[in-house]
Amino acid sequence: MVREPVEAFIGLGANLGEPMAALRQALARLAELPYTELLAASGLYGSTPVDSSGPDYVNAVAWVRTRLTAPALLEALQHQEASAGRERPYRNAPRTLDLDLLLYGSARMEGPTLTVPHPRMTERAFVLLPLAEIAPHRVSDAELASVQGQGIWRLAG
Ligand code: PH2
Ligand code: MG
Ligand code: MG
Repeated sequence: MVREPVEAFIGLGANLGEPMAALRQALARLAELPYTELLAASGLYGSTPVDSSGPDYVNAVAWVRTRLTAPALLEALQHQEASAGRERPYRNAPRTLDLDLLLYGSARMEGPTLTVPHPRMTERAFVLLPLAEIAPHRVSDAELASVQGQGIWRLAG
């Protein structure tokens, strides 16, 4: 389904397989989504697992302009996760690719499969730092200060 264009932000994460390659490929595939333009992508960040386990994560954030509805965009992201071999044995399990819809314009929605803004995004340095890199107007100094001390480091542009 399509509608007028909306700017959306997508959080990318992985800590199994080859996370850096998975995130780079995921960004390339986001750029190929129908009715969607990739406006910017942050660099790649390493981060320690938060409420999760396994190896360190690689995280990034992408900024898109899309005419897909939020549910259609979510479905496309889930399809992309599945084709990257994502398994869901339990909540917050280590994964080969996680694509989270963080923000969809100024929309606020809450449902069984989709809540935007992402309910935990402001608690997580691995979301806020890459988001602030590409869209500093979407992150406040207070939010950044509140995640200081979480393990995150810049890996690559
Ligand atoms: N994703 C989670 C839970 N914990 N920790 C890090 N460092 N990076 C993530 O992407 C991440 C996490 C749930 O999706
Ligand atoms: Mg997630
Ligand atoms: Mg997810």
